[in-house]
Amino acid sequence: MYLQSAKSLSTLLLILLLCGCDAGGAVDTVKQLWQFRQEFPDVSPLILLDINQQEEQVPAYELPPLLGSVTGKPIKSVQQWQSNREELLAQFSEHIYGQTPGKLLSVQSRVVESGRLALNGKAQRQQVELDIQGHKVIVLIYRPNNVSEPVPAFLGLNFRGNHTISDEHSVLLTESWVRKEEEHGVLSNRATDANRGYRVRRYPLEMIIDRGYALVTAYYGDFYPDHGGGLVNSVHGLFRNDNNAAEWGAIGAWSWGMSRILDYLEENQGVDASRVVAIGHSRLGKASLWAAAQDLRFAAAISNNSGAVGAALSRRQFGETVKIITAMFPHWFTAEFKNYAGQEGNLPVDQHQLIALLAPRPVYVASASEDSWADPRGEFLATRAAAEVYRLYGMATSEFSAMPAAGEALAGPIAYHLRAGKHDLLDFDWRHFLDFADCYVVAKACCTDSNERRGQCT
Ligand code: GTR
Repeated sequence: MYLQSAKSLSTLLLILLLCGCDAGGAVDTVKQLWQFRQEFPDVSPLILLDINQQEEQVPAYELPPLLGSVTGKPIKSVQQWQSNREELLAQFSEHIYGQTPGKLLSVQSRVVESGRLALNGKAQRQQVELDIQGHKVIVLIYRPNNVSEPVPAFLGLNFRGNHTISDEHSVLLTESWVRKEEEHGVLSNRATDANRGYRVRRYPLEMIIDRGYALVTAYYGDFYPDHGGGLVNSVHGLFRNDNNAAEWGAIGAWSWGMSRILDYLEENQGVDASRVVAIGHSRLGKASLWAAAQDLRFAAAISNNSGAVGAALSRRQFGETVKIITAMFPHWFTAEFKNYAGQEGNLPVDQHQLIALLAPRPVYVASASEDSWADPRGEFLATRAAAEVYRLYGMATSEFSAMPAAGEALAGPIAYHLRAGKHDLLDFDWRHFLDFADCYVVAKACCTDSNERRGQCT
């Protein structure tokens, strides 16, 4: 053990020497490395030395052309784009996320709790158990009160359990494995009451309800517990006889889960399943893009700070790379994906094509200015490239001529913003997502008097 600590310590010192940071920066680096060691004991922290955070160090790269078919023929019409779509999806499955299986026949739903006067009387709350052939998932729904017709909704998975997104004591504590965080009330990987409301800042429920939308969420660990051994308790067990299914990763499982919740929403009278926006932050933003790319029933998708193998271009080699992500989270992807570490130029696809697979449905990519790990510029450039397909559909898009400054947004059916601040999902993001949904999903407040949207709506 002492030998192990000595090794870690010398690695830390080595990195400190190499990073050449000032005292404050050095303390931060030590903290980050310590956390890294705790979370990824099997991954050498030396991998972090590969991180490029300098724009001028980004190597030259060439993106796979968006308007070129997988067979190399140019795409000149919507029809040609659509007929190439399946093959493009198949490449993302084969090389990155794995093959997502279809839905299972036997899924039972049961309302296990409901409240008619939730959120100070503004909302109705429902908690619904989905029993997917014995695999249980709890879906939490808040929808506006006093609205009789089905409402549009945001559907996204959460990181720490449904009980963390709301302060309401009726919200069931997740019984699934949760990442250890004793300081936030997670003891021995189990949530306790002290963990309630821990992530409310990411879910401004009253704002969402006041704007006429439902919020639908479930704990991502109910579909695939997010750790190296998570496969055992994941939904993969439902498909053990399906050879292809063995090859899909956790991002595939979370995306699959979002589609299963959408199946359920088709039965729920309170939500309009034809106006459901897939939303996700960070790794769950990767999942929301992948879910909506595959499942055309999602009316739109939002990726918030999804970064590497989400909205950011893999070829840019900035922040988190394929090498780093596949070393830290091999279970997220198909086993083959790690072979592209440092060889991103050989990937047959890049992430601008994933965003473009949403077209012509509205898509929103959001970055944060201090989130260099997720490569905000790479997210912007991917969005800008994907806009080409929206223009092929004849849609008026923003010009994306320059990356917006922190705090600015580029609106349109393919939209982007750069929030000032760190990796997170905050009110600023939600306000923009709600305007976007109003405008492009519901069209109830499109092109009002907002300057930033002027000229963007058709
Ligand atoms: C990081 C990971 C990112 C991103 C993030 C998150 O550790 O490297 O790709 O997904 O986690 O999900 O918060």
